[in-house]
This record gives sequence, structure tokens and C-alpha cells, in this order.
Amino acid sequence: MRQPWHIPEREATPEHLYLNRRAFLGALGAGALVACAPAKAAPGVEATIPKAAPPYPFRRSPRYTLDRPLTDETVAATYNNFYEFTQVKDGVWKRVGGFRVEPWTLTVDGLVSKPQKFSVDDLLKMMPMEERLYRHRCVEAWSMAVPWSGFPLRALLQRVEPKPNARYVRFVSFSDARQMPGVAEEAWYPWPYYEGLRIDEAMHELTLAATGIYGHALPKQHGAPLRIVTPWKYGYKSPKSVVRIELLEKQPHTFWEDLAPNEYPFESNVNPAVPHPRWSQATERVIGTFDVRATMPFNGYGAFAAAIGSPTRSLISRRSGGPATAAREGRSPPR
Ligand SMILES: Nc1nc2c(c(=O)[nH]1)N[C@H]1C(S)=C(S)[C@@H](COP(=O)(O)O)O[C@H]1N2
Ligand SMILES: [Mo]
Repeated sequence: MRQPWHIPEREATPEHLYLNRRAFLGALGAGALVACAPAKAAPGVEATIPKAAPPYPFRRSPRYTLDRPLTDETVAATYNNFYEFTQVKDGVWKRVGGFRVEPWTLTVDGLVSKPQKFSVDDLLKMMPMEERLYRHRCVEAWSMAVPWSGFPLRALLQRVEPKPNARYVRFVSFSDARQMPGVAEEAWYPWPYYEGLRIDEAMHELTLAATGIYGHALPKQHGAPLRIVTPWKYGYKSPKSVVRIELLEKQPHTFWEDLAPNEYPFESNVNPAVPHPRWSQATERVIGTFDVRATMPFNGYGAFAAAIGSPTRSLISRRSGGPATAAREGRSPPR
């Protein structure tokens, strides 16, 4: 049976691009098509990918559409940043075997009226689950496009009732040197991984708490059993395997900002006009393809900022020219 995420390319690509691409591929001829075919999946990777089982899959939201094909699932599952295991991107999936993601407890506390602990099963039952097609842009100038399953983080935050002085949200990832070889080998890193958002960013409709991908639970290498996804920010703002969400009055420190403050600032909205100190952010390599694309401001999610009133400024970094930029570009969110 064809799984629901195996959508025809024309559904994920605007029609004119799809037609141009077809004409282009036709002109290349059969030999070139063989060279373009995705590499065979690494042997053994399937064993790291959970099977589709209820309550998955969830209904796909029509609101979040892509301008490019989805990344092949085995490509996404074999090219990961998860330093708790290794810095070698195609090595993470080989080292996740000893990581136990069941049972799992997520603690939500800090400046909230109802601090609570949740199991992932609780969340799957309580939260408004859906599937969303999102682009993901790493600060290292590569990208992918994947179908996440999850719920808007704001649904969870509303449930614990943030206090009026809660202005930031801090996330803490799981860390255990016995289960995660990178934590033992790279003991000089300030484990556990920690990240943060302003509360208006955390409450933004785009901010997803993801429990699944490609219509099933998350493979461990993608941050099982629950990770954050902020598609308008660089990938390191999306912490994996989260165990604690804490609401705070003051801006929290973040892992990469503490390591290299001039390279990984707290806000870190995707911006092709602001190079990383050591490389350009103007383009991105689409993993699993030979495609190199122009990177879009806010990773193409700027239109969502204009739609939400006052938090708009949260998506508009000062360097990109303020709300006028989104207005000038005339984008409006899908309805
Ligand atoms: N705990 C933790 N979360 C993390 C990271 C990490 O090393 N540890 N890497 C980040 C980076 S740099 C990226 S690009 C994404 C990668 O997510 P993916 O492997 O699911 O594509 O996870 C982010 N979240
Ligand atoms: Mo990244």
C-alpha cells in the first residue's frame, strides 16, 4: 500500500516548477536519470525506523505546503545532527540502539500555575495531533523537507497556564552518558543540550512539538520521543528528546550560544542576507539530491508572521529590515 506521505511530486511542488522539471529531466535522457536516482538505503537503517501503528498517521494539515519534493525517508534518517551520539551525521543512526525512549516523562514547570508531568501517550491522547509538511534548514547550509507528526506547542503551554511574568521558554534534552556515546566522548560540551524561545515564539502557530515523522513515531536519531520544531529558525533551535520545558522571566542561555555567541545567537531566524561568520547562508544543499537552492528569509515562513498581529516582530529580525520586508514581499499565509 502506498503510505500517505508518498505524495506525488506535483502535490509538493508548484505546477510550473513540476512541469519545468519534467521537461528538464526529459531533455537529460535516461542515462542522467539513473545518475539522479536516490542512492539505495544504507543496510540496517530500516531497523531504526518505527513501523506505522495507531494512533499514526494523523490528518495532514493543508495549511503547510512545500515548494519542493519531500526528502526520502532513509536519507533523512541517516543524516542527522544529534551530538549526544556523535558529530558524524551519517553515524548517529548506527549508535542509537542503547537509547531508551520508553517510558518517558516530560516535565513542564517554572512560571506556570499548573506545573505538570506528561507521558508521551498522555500527549498523543490529549493534544490536537496533525501532520505538517515543513522545510528544515540547518545553519550548516543543508536542508530537508519532511512530514512531521505533532501538536502546536502552544496547546501544551496553555494547559499549564503560564503566569503573566513568563516571558521565555527553556527546553532541556535528555542526557545520559551510558545511553548516548557522544555525551561520554565529548564530555567537554555543557550537557544536557538546552535551547530556548521567547514565549511569543513558543506560542506561535508554527512551533510544533513533534512525536512522529513520515506517518509513524520518531526514529531515535530524529529526537524520539518528542522534539521541538521551529521551521523559520536554524535547526539547532529545535531541541531533540526533550525532558523538560521551563517557563522563565529572563532569557535563558542556549547550548550553542554559550559555545560560540557570535555564531549562534539566541534568535537565529533563517536569513540568507546574514552570513554565518565562516560561510554564506545565501544557498542550501537539499540533502539526498544535487539541488542547491536559494535560501528564503525565515526559511519561507515569513508570511505566517504577518498574519498573527503583535508577535509579528518576533519573526522579523532587525537585520532583515523589520515588518516592512514581509509586507513588501507581498506574502500572505495559506488559508
Ligand atoms: N539534543 C539535541 N538536539 C538537537 C541537536 C543536537 O545535537 N542535540 N542538533 C540540532 C541541529 S543542529 C539540527 S540541524 C537538528 C537536526 O534534526 P534532524 O537530525 O532530525 O534532521 O536537530 C537539532 N536538535
Ligand atoms: Mo543544524
